[in-house]
Amino acid sequence: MIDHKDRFIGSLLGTCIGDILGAPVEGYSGDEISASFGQVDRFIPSSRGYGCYTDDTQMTIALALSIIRCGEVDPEDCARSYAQLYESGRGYGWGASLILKSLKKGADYRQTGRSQFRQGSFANGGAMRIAPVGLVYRDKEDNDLRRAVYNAIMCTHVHPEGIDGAVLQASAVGLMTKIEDKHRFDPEVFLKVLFNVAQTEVFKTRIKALEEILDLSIPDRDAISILGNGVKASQSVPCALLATIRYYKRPEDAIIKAVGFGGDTDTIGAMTGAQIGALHGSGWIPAHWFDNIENNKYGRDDIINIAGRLSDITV
Ligand code: AR6
Ligand code: MG
Repeated sequence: MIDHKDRFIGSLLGTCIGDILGAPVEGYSGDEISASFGQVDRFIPSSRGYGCYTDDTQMTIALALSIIRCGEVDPEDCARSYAQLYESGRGYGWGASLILKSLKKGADYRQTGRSQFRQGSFANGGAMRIAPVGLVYRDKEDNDLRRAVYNAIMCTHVHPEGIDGAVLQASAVGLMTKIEDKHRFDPEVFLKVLFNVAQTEVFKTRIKALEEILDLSIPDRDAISILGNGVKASQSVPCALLATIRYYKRPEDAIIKAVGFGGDTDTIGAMTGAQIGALHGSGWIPAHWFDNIENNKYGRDDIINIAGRLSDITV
């Protein structure tokens, strides 16, 4: 059986690995990825450096640190934490980037979520970083989890789709921590639970589509053209769920396949990695990935330490 702490470590390292693998091919289509690289099963050097993560992991770390500091999700502290860790070279979305800079200068975290887009951002920046909330709030009622997710992302993501995507990703991660025997994970039950968690029409429709994709064994390439693989939470979160429900038995492969879907590859990879790590822990991570994750401040060893401290928190 995978122990509790190792699931937290697996989920945060899974986030980081999916992010690193996907980042150099962000924006490529699945076909372009196969033509240029075959499968992305190794870290590819990029302008950011070798083994370097992006905003997905940086914000995940910031959120985890805030939860450790406060013992729960505190919206003001989360906003401060994101702003503190923000580095411009990490590939942030432009709206998010402007918000984090304004938070640094003292903007009110309760106002910033609508400062760039009137209805808020519908992109996946809430979902990409939400694993720590899914882990810590795994035993909470749906409404409590939804509130914690909202508090964790309100400074940047208040659009109903951005929120629903983050809630579904957090729920998926939380559910994975409770699968005691990984051989008995049931994708159909998993999707049914998530369908009931979803509140927006678009997510309900996409989860129904995932059920059909499984039922009819629709190939990945066609599945992606049904779901979409862009920066919208309503596209990339279902893609991550697809990689998980189809490839969960082979964690390494699940992340490679997720990146191979193309589109917003770093985020789809990161979200799949968070789900898969919560199920399998960290023992499956191949050395050629583990050894090459950046390891300065808030790099691999710090992430492992942060995950361990997060696993001690009870909310
Ligand atoms: N109306 C129009 N465009 C929008 C809207 C909207 N309501 N919401 C988002 N966009 P942002 P993120 C578009 O800035 O969610 C990184 O690469 C708009 O083009 O909120 O944190 C990560 O790895 C905006 O710039 O940032 C993820 O891939 C873009 O969506 C992604 O960025 C991103 O939204 C996460 O970005
Ligand atoms: Mg990114």
